[in-house]
Amino acid sequence: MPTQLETAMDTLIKIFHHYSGKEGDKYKLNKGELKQLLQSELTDFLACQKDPQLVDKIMKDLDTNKDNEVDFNEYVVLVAALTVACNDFFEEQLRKRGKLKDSK
Ligand SMILES: [Ca+2]
Ligand SMILES: [Ca+2]
Repeated sequence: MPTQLETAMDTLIKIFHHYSGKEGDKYKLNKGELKQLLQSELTDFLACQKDPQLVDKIMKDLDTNKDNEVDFNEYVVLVAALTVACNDFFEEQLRKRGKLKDSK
């Protein structure tokens, strides 16, 4: 039985390849594939961002090697950044409820 974290990692990998394999390079997301991934898998995240240029901006931010595709390394950066943002929000909520002692 895989652990929850192993399952989460496996899911991250499978989701990437599900979208990256649709067009062109099987191991990279082009802009269309990135858009589909964001719209299908990060629905809530996109819903609160009304910017029509958002996909272009995300693409530009993520594409650190400037090949106009998002490879797995670049995708992991996005997921990690979003996870950190979600955790900050989560900790903030816990602090407000006084369930987490501030360690500073
Ligand atoms: Ca592709
Ligand atoms: Ca790239």
